[in-house]
Amino acid sequence: MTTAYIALGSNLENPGLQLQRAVDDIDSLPEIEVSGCSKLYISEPVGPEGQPDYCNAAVRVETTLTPLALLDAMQSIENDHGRVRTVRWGPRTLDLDMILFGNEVIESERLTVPHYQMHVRNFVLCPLLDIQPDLTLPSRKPVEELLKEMGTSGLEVMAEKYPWL
Ligand code: A4P
Ligand code: MG
Repeated sequence: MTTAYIALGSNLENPGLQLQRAVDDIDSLPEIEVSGCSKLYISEPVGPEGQPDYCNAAVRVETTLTPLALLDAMQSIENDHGRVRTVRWGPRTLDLDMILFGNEVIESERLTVPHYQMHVRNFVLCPLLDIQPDLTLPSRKPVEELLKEMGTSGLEVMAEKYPWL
């Protein structure tokens, strides 16, 4: 069993509800159990201008899957949510990013863990700390330090407790 962290984002078609359904979808898979869930945040978009604000959250999961099998499961949930891949960093109904997988460092064609942008995304760092305030990277750097370096601008709490809506 491995503990992993998944970040959730959506800025189309009722984003809060998309994320709530996604948490239920993740938890309903037999090999994955959701063991913690963050607050729900609203955040200013990073990437192309003119897209709606995002809803963001994170979950902690316990899983028997390998990292690539977990990625497959996450991508099939994204597809079930009508995700269409067009513009990089463009608007989306659901984005699931694997942030951490145990203490593993993975650099393969399909998967980079820890997620390569996590340290510059307060909408990822803040939700992680809701779940696990003493969380550290495989390098042992505390996630709390990353958030101090990055700050919380553009980020607001939308709901305190899952289920959010
Ligand atoms: N991939 C590699 N590593 C990972 C990982 N750790 N987790 C590969 C998930 N996928 C990983 O992803 C492209 C490929 O990345 C996958 O096929 C997988 O093999 P994608 O989701 O199809 O493409 P994308 O999401 O458009 O690109 P990218 O670079 O993953 O974008 P991000 O980083 O997901 O950014 N602003 C706010 N405020 N909130 C957001 O949530 N999200 C994005 C998307 C942009 N701006 C945002 C937000
Ligand atoms: Mg992504």
